[in-house]
Amino acid sequence: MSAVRQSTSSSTGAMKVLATLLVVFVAGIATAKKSYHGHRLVSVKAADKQQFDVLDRMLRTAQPWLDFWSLPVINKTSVIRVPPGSYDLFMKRMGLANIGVTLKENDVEDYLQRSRMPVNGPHAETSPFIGWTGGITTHTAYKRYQEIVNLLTGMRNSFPSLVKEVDVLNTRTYEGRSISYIRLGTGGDKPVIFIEGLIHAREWIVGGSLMYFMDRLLSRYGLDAEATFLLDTYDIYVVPVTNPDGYEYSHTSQRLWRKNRSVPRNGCRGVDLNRNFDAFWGTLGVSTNCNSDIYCGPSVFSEAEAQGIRDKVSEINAGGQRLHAYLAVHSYSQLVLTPYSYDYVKPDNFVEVEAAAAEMTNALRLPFNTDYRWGHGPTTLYPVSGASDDWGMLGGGARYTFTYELRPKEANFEISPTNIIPNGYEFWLSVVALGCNMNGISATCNF
Ligand code: 0X9
Ligand code: ZN
Repeated sequence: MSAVRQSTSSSTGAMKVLATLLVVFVAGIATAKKSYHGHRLVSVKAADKQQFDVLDRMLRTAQPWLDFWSLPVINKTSVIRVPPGSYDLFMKRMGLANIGVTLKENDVEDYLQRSRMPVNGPHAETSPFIGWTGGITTHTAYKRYQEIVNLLTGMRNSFPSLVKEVDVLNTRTYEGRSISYIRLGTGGDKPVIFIEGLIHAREWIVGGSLMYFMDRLLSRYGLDAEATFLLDTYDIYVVPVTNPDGYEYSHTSQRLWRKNRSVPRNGCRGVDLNRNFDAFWGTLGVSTNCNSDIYCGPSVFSEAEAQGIRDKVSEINAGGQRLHAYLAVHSYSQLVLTPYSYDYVKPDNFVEVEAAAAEMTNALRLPFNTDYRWGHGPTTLYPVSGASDDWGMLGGGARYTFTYELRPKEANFEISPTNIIPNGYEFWLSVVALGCNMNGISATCNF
């Protein structure tokens, strides 16, 4: 009896060890960071509608077998990451469709690592043009979500008279996070500039540039004419990380993750939040396949993050007059995109909006001669329905709306953090230019 009991308990013990090992192993798999060794980066160009359709069909169904870094457009190059297991089939399909493939990088992991290296020269943080070294934090590394949230609180503590609110949107992400925002201004309800960042997880330079922007705005108020003008004239709302689940996942697990982390259906993960807004939702430039990186979600505003932005913007603009500008900040390509994007159409006030975009682009180019362009969204990039910038105007009531694509120019989401300060400075100058060039603002800019 006792022998039996003993053997039972020892086999239970063995099972426990096995179970523990299994848990450790599975947890190891779940937390291991994905490597992109052996993945290739290629560029392709569709010469006509037929070739475009081949690429477009792949885009709509392909994730995680193909990762489009830039979407297909007739006669423009599109950059695609091709994992090793998909390469032969991909090449065969391209061959059948007669689409030429240029190999850009043999090993995406190496490419990402190289791209993280510090850059020197006129674009680097030591540039004399920037003229400001103070601030409540450093801007030399990409910060995690919690650090960013803590810094918003730090800003309120350091500048209580300039930070009106640090709070969270009225929502919770799939993984249970709250989405923090900050309201900067000198008091009273002024015209609003609303800035949404990092709706796409992998575009890390956006968070860095927005932190620099906020730090500069607060630290230089009363010292520089630009900061003083902006805070005296506007209420500036910033949501630096609109997609915290995706952003954290891009740090811990998959550097190149784009969407949020919700589970719209069994077996697939994530909705493209920049396709989930109520702006002709589910029409052009989206996929209804939830494996796709441009999946628009099961229904309009299905996602907590998009709902949170919608509700805050609607609350701000309840009287219909306060929201002057809605800025959606992305990377890469070095562009300022004007509305609308859901189709090849423009808003009634496009003349003013385009004049402001031209001024913003001049400002972005000014300090380092960085090659920024501006243009109408659908023709400059591609048509996109359900994007937040269009909703900002159509639903949110903004008079001006823009999508920024920050640095770099060439296909990459990984750029050295030495770009944060110069790119942040470019962004800063462009918001000053926007602030000085919107109709209905009486202040004049003498700087
Ligand atoms: O496709 C997107 O959502 C944006 N590009 S990104 O490479 N950052 O993903 C562009 C959106 C452009 N559309 C609008 N102007 N709405
Ligand atoms: Zn983006």
